[in-house]
Amino acid sequence: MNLGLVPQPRSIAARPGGVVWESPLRISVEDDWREIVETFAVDLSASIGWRVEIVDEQAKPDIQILRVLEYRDEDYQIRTGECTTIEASSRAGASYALTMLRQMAPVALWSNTLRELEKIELPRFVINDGPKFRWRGVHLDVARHFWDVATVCRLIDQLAAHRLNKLHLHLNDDQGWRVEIPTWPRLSEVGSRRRSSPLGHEVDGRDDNIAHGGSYSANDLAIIREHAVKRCVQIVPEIDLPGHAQAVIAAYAQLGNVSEPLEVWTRWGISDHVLNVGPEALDFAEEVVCYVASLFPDSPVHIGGDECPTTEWESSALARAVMDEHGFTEARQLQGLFTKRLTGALQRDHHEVIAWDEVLDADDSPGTVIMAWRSSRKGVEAARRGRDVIMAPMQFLYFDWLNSVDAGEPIALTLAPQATTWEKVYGFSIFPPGLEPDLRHHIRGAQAQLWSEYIATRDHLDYMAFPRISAFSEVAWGTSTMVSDFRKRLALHLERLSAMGVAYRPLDPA
Ligand code: TNX
Repeated sequence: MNLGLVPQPRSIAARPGGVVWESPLRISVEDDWREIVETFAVDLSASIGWRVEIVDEQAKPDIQILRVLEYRDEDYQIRTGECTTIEASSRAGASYALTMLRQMAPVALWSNTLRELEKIELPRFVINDGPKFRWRGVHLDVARHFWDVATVCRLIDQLAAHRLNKLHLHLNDDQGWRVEIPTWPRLSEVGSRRRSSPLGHEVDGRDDNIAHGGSYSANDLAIIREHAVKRCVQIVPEIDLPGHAQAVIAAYAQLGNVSEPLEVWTRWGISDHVLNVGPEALDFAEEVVCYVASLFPDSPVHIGGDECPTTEWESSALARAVMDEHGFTEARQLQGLFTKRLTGALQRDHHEVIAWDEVLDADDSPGTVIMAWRSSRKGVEAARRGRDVIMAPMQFLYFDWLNSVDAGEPIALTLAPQATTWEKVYGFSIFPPGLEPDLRHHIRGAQAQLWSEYIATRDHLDYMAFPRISAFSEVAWGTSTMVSDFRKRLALHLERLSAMGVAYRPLDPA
């Protein structure tokens, strides 16, 4: 039977018979985990108008949720029956089980408008499930285009529907700074707004002359964080320094290397304007990164570190003096000062630190988790150097690339023939080719990226994200098999996405 489950669970065994539920659905759960049932109740109420009652285990519930410590973190079991039993050791596992039940039920349970439903009939089965990889992330670039709180929360719901567990927010770039920092107010006052953006493709060199801006207050980020906690998704904030810093320098010229005033960048690409390497710039970096980290006390923190041109440092007397002081022979090594400083400060505050793979080219710090984006090879390199790795190679997991080579495809970062179809995503192997089997433990998982230079509306975000994220979710969960099998399930799963109001890219005829 094709239930269209995505991602496919590790094992599912059918049993004879069926189960029927009616409203109010009665669920028993221990106090600590009440919130996941409350979230489920909100979903059922909004989609099919049902009520959920939290009842005692003795009161013959329709579903009982039990905490059983033997399960691995995020694993769960479901046995549907007269009383459907869910067992898990973690809140996440129990929450995934409820999401799975929602997938087994009629599509109406995913509707974003009310669709009355008399009863739910479920087959009897036993599911034993859990992810192969513990990092199953999606990244959203809120810097090139700003996304409001509602859109971010909506994306969190979509990730949770796929049992994905991290949302990485890229909070600053040359083209915009997106978080209010009380001690550096001009970052959001000046740095969050650009005068114009490229019109059409960057290579065409045209401008739209339309201002674009936005930033999150601490309260906005708290709303996002709380929403994510409810859905068992962890927010991973990124402040990208010392490169991609033109918006910072537009706000505070003293942190840059040049004397002429700069504006928040109005082109895409990599700006040559980077932070200088003086004490004030290093203090600044530490202060803002630690402040943003403090808004996400339980999260790992991403310190960026990608694409930092050394052009300005090479002609800077200050940089020359700092190089001499440290005995550096190449300007590239200066980036290590930022990596070291930020890593040290964040680790003192008990945050795990993540950085893009370029930090391996300078002097990185041993504890830093590497996000391998330039190629899978970078993942191998990092693992061989003893680093934990999150695989994010652009060739498979940059969802700002064309969805296909069709001439009708909307504008994207790449030009044909460079495209990433969902089928290609589905064929991605998280363990990078060439990695020694005994280094596999360094591979934490994978992450899909939504860079937003060429994504400016919510519908277009949906179009670039889905169904590639659906395919990715199964790869990250670790149960991917044949494209042809997935396609059959995906066709049904897309009905769920439609019900949720996701403007996904329709499948091409098989
Ligand atoms: C590379 S990945 C970048 C981003 C761009 C992206 C476009 C990385 C760390 N840097 O600045 O938005 O390519 O695909």
